[in-house]
Amino acid sequence: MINDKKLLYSGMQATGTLTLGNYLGALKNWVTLNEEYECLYGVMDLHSLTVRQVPADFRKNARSLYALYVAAGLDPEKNCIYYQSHVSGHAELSWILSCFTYMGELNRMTQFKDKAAKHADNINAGLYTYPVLMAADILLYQADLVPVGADQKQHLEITRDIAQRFNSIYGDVFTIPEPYIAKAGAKIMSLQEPEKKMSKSDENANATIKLLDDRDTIIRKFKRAVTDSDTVVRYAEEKPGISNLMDIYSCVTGKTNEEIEREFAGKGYGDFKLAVGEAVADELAPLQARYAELMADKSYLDAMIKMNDEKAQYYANKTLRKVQKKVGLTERIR
Ligand code: ATP
Ligand code: LTN
Repeated sequence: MINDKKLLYSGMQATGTLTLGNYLGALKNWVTLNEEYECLYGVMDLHSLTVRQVPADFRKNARSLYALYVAAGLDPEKNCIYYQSHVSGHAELSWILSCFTYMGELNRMTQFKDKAAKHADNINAGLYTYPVLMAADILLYQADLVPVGADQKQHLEITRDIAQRFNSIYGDVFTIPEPYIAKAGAKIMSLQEPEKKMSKSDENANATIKLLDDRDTIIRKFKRAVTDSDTVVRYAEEKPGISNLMDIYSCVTGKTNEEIEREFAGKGYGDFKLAVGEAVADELAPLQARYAELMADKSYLDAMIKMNDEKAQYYANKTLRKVQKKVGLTERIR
């Protein structure tokens, strides 16, 4: 609790430009929940190091991610938007928690298995202990709610298990966080292979809509989206491409599947794809305009980053000192 409000915590890795999946699965929900909670959002740059980064691009991506959070509607004067690597408590708590996490638990993580298969030449220890750092992010701020896409569910479960294990030994140190996974948009699929999740690291540019794609590109990518040989706009398991487009259209227009099926009854896939493309482009236009303004105003973003880094450090230190004391580390002499 901060200022009598429950605490919401979330973040994204600073790798590449965000996709429509990141937006509909996470960022848009952050904005919806924003007023109700005291909110902290991290630019998760330490997590990004689990995959090799080009330093100059990485720095740009991190700043761009910060600006996208703000452009999407999160006010940095009301929300603590900060860089994970600027608060040393994340790494410090992560070490302590790693001593309360079993290898058997980490061995079950599906994201680790997927990423290890994808980066077979660089299966590093950071990739393996990634969920422990994520648990540290969340527990450091005593978060009540963590809004994420469906792919992060398992990481929230291990966070809860670690927190409960720690609390059962040392008393009520950590708040046990609840995941928030919205029904709509929790798993947006690739436009080219609708059985696979839309991922910002996909090499096929046509598979993902990037939040900074221009209107023509967005419409063109939707036109090329893989569907099926049927012609009816209908939500069904055997029609993953159309169902995914319906999910997207529903998220941005607020229409139900029945309403969408009615709207496109008797029309072809071409009309439907164009409507989805236009609706997405309309939704993203104000975000893109605000993003351009923010990226041009260096001193404003710098001031926000500095102020929020300090705020985050303050909250983080409170938990960290408590944990250090509980496990019996010797207090500093002041
Ligand atoms: P990468 O491809 O590099 O693994 P990613 O696109 O999965 O990245 P993350 O930084 O891992 O992005 O995720 C940021 C947030 O977006 C998380 O809350 C995640 O659950 C959500 N998210 C990612 N992809 C999707 C998707 N296709 N549909 C819905 N939510 C998603
Ligand atoms: N693993 C998350 C990013 C992330 C995160 C967090 C999300 C790192 N730490 C803490 C919520 C809370 C992902 O989206 N891939």
